[in-house]
Amino acid sequence: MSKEKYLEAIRDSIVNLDFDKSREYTLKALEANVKPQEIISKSIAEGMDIVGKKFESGEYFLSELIVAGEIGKEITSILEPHLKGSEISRVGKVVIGTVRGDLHDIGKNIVAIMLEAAGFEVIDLGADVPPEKFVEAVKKENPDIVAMSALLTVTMVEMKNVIDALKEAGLREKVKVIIGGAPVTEEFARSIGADGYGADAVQGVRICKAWMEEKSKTKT
Ligand code: B12
Repeated sequence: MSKEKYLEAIRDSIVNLDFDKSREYTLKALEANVKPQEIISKSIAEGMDIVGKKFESGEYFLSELIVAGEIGKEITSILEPHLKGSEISRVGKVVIGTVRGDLHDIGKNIVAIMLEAAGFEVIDLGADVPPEKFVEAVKKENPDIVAMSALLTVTMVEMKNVIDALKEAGLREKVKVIIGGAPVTEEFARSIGADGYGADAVQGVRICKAWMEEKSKTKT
């Protein structure tokens, strides 16, 4: 099989939600010396993009998105040891977490995987993350972007608390802040002073990529 055929086969097995085939083709592609970076940027990114579009158009439902997320996670974990030490140039760094009091992490995990697939280094703080932990991570990791998820109306306010804590620590200007989750809206994002809002992972990744392109332009 040619390199292109492997990349297509992995992409299609993601789109068809075939966990076993996606694993099998990923392992075979690595054996055939296909670069893991290409599997990320072509197969996973394109596959997830197609799955995202199918979800947006109503062809796929939540359950399909979750399976695609699991497949993405599995392929990423197979590729991870092959990526370490290679001259992979990350497009940017994101600290992500579900806010305090909120245990919903499926959407956040999908966003994290899609960001990784798009070439970002992702520091995942998990769920139920208090503002102090976000601040600590920004100090330690010096990310470009802070991404927050909330699925409960009662925990949305925690997103503002994180932004306030970043301001208090003098870190707000160092990072872009993007938020998302089912109850979150563009208007809410604006009202708490976030820089962006993604209705889904596909939109979120698009925004983060645009920010990094902007940043690289101002640098040069
Ligand atoms: C699964 C689920 C659970 C699971 C969570 C398991 C887990 N590990 O995540 C469990 C069983 C633990 C749970 C618990 C509860 N849940 Co619940 N849960 C759900 C359910 C059915 C699905 C959520 C989900 O995973 N969706 C799938 C993912 C893929 O979608 P998503 O999270 O929205 O993420 C997408 C986008 O929003 C976006 N996104 C998400 N985060 C981010 C972040 C960024 C930066 C960006 C750009 C985008 C982005 O991208 C994602 C992918 O495209 C929803 C119903 C629903 N329709 O949402 C209720 C729901 C969220 N739960 C609800 C409730 C009430 C609860 C409980 C309070 C129930 C209870 N009485 O105990 C507890 C609260 C526990 C807690 N403290 O968090 C309510 C919330 C109501 C509200 N408005 O506040 C909902 C809406 C159900 C309902 N209709 O009543 N829940």
